[in-house]
Amino acid sequence: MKTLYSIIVFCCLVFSGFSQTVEVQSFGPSFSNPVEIANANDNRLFIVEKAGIIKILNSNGTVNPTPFLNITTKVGSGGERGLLGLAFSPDYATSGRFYVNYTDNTSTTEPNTIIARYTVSANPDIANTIETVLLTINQPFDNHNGGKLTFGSDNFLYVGTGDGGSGGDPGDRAQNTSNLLGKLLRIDVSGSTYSIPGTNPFSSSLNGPNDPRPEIYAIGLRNPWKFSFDKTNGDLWIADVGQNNYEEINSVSGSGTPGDNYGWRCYEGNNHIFNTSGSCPSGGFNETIAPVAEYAHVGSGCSGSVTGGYVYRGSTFPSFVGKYFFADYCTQQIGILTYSGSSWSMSKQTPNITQGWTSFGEDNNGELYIVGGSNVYKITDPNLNVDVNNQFDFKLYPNPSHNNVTINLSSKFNSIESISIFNVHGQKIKGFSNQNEQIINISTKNYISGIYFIEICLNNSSKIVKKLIVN
Ligand SMILES: [Ca+2]
Ligand SMILES: [Ca+2]
Repeated sequence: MKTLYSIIVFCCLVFSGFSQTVEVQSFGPSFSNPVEIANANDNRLFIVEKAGIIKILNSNGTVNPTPFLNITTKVGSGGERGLLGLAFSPDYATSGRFYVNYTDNTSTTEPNTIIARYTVSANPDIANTIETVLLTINQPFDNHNGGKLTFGSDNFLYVGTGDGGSGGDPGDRAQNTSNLLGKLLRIDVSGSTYSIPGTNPFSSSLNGPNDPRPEIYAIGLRNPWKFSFDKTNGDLWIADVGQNNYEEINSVSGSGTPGDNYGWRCYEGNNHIFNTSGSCPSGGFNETIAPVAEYAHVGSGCSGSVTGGYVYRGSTFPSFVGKYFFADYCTQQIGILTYSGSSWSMSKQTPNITQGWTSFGEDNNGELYIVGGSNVYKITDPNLNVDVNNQFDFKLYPNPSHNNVTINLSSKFNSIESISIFNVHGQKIKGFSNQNEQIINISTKNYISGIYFIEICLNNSSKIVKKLIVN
């Protein structure tokens, strides 16, 4: 059992009940139009450059001189076209398989989106160049190509497609179930090509020209840039770029219900009618997934374009845990959604460095990165700095716990101010103060199974946080 451990030097009061601030710190050298970050469940970050190159950014900030993959001869890049997505198979350690999403070079105005599989070579830092194309989707316009692909906790590959492009979804494609555009697709790639999961909404479709496409999982998306799964509970988060007035963020439990309709082009954001002249749900907006957050555009021109991120599940910044991070390409702000028990509240801020933010990324420890301009940045909490010179510890056992857990404090802990337990949403569920006992037993009998954080604050304004698993 890996015990997550951090020593943090700052007043304990920063942990809850405050407006979260973030700072970004440049990490590694510059890249050429980076648009995605992925990890292969090890400590490397894979940086996707739009022209068709994937580079390895090591945990010490160096970049391998030889790219992991170079498919610039296949990729058509420019504007919203390019190599846009990268996902490593859940069994990558044994299969060596990974997947890319790019627009090809057949046309600059009507390219194809290609979903393809590659494999790693005998050298773990270099991929084979043999490509297996799984899906080809014709694009009627150069923009709104989606691009994100990632695996869900069901081990199926999810692919976000844009509505095809132009503006206002002129072909009414996002609501058209015989078209793969404007959709979240879900395919099983465990075989040699791909197959349709039996629980896809149109899995039994004969797949004729007017039949629903069995690859479809959810409909009604405009340009999902981007989507992710919460690595703790598997919840699906989709940020969908708006047309005229609103940017929206959607969150559904698990991966939602097969056949979910996210509303576009009928609706933009939270029940703002955009165009209901085509095929729209008979029950109106109530039959669609309402976003958990929306925000209005500001000014004219590039006035809003959401870049979806992740729910933070790392351990370095306890106050981030359970919060969803997103950004905006136009306003250059970073946003946070915080769960309040029944809904998500939104805050946005202009960080210490501003860029047109194009992507977030997660490393294998759940720490978050953001990409803007030519750089990759770590997302950090400026209020919390790890002090490695001030080593102290407490024991927590059994961990995982069932009915109770013991906190065993060493003699160094004679200046304890408070002990608090937080759930994964960052909500404090138990607290003690003026603790004088060395050994403290806590009943966890009534705790829902899952991850908790034990925080011990010292009178000298230091604190320690450890992760507790309750089964
Ligand atoms: Ca397009
Ligand atoms: Ca929507």
